[in-house]
Amino acid sequence: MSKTLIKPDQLIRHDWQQEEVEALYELPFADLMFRAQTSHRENFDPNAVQISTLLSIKTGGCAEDCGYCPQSVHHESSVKAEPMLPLDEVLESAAEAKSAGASRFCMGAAWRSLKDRDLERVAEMVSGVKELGLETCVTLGMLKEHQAKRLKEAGLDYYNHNLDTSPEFYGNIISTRVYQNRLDTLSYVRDADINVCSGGIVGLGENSADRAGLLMALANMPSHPQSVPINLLVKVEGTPLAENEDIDPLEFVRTIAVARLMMPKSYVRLSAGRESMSDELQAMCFLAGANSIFYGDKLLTTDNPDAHHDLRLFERLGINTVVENHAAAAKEAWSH
Ligand code: SAM
Ligand code: DTB
Ligand code: SF4
Repeated sequence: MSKTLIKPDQLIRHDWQQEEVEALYELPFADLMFRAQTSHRENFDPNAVQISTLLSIKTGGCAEDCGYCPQSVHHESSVKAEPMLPLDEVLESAAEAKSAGASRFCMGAAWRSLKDRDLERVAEMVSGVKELGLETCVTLGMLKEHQAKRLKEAGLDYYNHNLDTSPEFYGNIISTRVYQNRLDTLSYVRDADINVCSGGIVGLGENSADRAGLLMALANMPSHPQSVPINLLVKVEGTPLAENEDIDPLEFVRTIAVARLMMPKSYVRLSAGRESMSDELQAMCFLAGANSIFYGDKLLTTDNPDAHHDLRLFERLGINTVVENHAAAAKEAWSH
């Protein structure tokens, strides 16, 4: 039996090779979907989707030059730099998200890295959101070791930090940092015992080998990220990637399915880009093993589907939103 035919869903592997990931991508669509769905059912309730709500706590003016991002000072988008939101506004949004049904609240800042002078304000936000009974997630750019520890102490459950694309393609998209910077931050997050949320973007102009390379970089880390957001590029006017060609939607579904197979116990999030997807395409992503979404009318600066529309879609698909404590469940799954 060739290596790619070993049921990868049975194994937590960290030794994926480029050829075998590409071979998964190239399976006949029905075979790939069947395998992804089988793995999904072995590891999760296939009719449950976890929902997180996002809030931009510090918008725009970012020093990095990520080609896809409207918040970079290097691009001429309509997003303007704003100061950090006050604590009460953040907690008000978190309480609204909770009453709308979200189980996790993710706070994003357009920073290259977290500055020590902002650490305590963010820590207060994390503690306040946690006290509301929500899981907490932040994405603040690069971290130092002591900052990760302080955030953990404040009650942080997840840190989002995406690898975005393959190591080989990375320099085409971002010139102000290198891949190793991302890996270093992720290791501080892991060492602080914070759950890792790390994924990437499809549609940056990468080729299929790069998509395989991204998933390989994620799965071959010392432990699989507990949460893997797969974003479809949101093309924002004024960014260098605004005119990128659309990718084949089935290639996006394949990316979800291969992520599901390679990281069988991770939540795979159908992340940015749902606003441009049909309900049917999203349904196919759930079939491929996606079991998490961003829920709420806005991502950070761009639109997300209306919450009522999502609830209606879940009803049509018989999907329940998970309410259990994921951070605890994720830890439990990893301890075996
Ligand atoms: N500045 C921090 C960082 O880059 O890690 C945190 C915020 S940043 C906006 C979080 C992630 O959003 C990026 O890593 C990227 O994967 C995703 N993102 C940003 N703009 C996007 C776009 N136009 N389409 C899809 N995903 C996007
Ligand atoms: C992730 O992987 N996607 C989210 C979240 N993590 C922080 C961000 C998507 C941003 C889309 C563009 C915007 O709204 O600015
Ligand atoms: Fe800054 Fe993050 Fe946007 Fe890059 S993705 S420009 S680091 S906010």
